Amino acid sequence: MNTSGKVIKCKAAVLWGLNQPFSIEEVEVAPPKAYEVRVKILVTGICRTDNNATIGVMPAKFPVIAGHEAVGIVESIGEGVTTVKPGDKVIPLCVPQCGTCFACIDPNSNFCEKIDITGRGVLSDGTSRFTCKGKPIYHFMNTSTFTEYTVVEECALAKIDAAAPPEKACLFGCAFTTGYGAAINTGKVTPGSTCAVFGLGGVGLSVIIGCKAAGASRIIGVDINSRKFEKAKAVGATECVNPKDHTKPISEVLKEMTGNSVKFTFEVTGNLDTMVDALASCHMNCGISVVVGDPPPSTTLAFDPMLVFTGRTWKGCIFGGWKTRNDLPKLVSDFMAKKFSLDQLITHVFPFNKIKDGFELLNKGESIRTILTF
Ligand code: COD
Ligand code: ZN
Repeated sequence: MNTSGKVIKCKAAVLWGLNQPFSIEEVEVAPPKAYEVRVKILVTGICRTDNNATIGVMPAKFPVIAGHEAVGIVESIGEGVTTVKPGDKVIPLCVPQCGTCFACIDPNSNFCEKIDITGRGVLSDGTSRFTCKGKPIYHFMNTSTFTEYTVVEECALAKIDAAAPPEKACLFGCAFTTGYGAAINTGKVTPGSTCAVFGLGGVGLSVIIGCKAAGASRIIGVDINSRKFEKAKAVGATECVNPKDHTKPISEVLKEMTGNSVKFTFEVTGNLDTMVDALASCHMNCGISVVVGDPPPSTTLAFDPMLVFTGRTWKGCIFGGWKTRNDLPKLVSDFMAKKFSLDQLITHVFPFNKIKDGFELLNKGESIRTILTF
């Protein structure tokens, strides 16, 4: 049936308010307006950032359709869209690339002005394409993938190899890209170096994959959940530490383990205290610490300025620093050429209507990535 130009009724997981459960509803998805694209979602992963939206740690307007790590097929395009066509396999981009703003023009920046990090929840014309029970439903992070169909702006789509397996390629929509890029683009990990990665979820494991690819010789995984260590070692950690097993600060533990030679640290938990711990854990002069974890909104951090006065570099990145529309298709090609494996990151594959079970596993610390299929 040709659905182009018509409203599509489909299933979506709606969050009606803060701290409310995901509710599977029938929603109406309007056709794409100019420079917009309607996408049939094939698979979507569950990320901590989605959970953070449900509890107010990631800004969002309610009611909302969350989800941002997906692969889909273009169903129809709005007027003026030239870079994708119906049938193309695509990844919705939580960090768009409009190509014209200051960040898109600067070769070293990816923080496109079209990004919705503050929870605007609407497309560029200020409206939503979703309704449910007569009420408008807000978009999330330029993507909204917990739905059979979504509408995104053309600049928030990367066209990928038609042969890429969706249940793996969806990890390029967040976990892998974010973590791998933090090591390769932001930390610029050097061969033979020692790295420490705080937080061994899907994003942290992807940082480890990046550190290994960059030639780090020692990669120390740090997590308060020791059940995460097996996976960390499977993707390249040479050893793992649980801060709870020590009375000393973790920075002291790492210093002793390595003879004060940790060059790169990565914070991948989103906790403010861990950001300072990671900073203190890299070498006092030549160390580089990268904040990957999304900090809670409207929070501030106190830290001893001596930590940076002595020479450490403290930096951060969003979505691994990639120029998303240019770089994601290349990352997918590298994956298809078997330059890295994503197998260890996927622990569960559920049908979409088991979304609540997927979040329960995440919150019990029992999953890395749960992939939901439609
Ligand atoms: N010390 C050590 N480990 C900890 C601590 C702590 N204090 N607190 C939690 N952890 C561990 C948990 O046990 C868990 O293993 C891990 O940290 C976090 O893993 P997940 O699976 O909960 O989270 P991820 O990997 O899905 O998400 C990562 C972040 C939590 C960092 C999240 O903020 C994020 O996705 N950040 C990326 C920001 C970004 O660039 N976004 C753009 C694309 S979405
Ligand atoms: Zn994410």
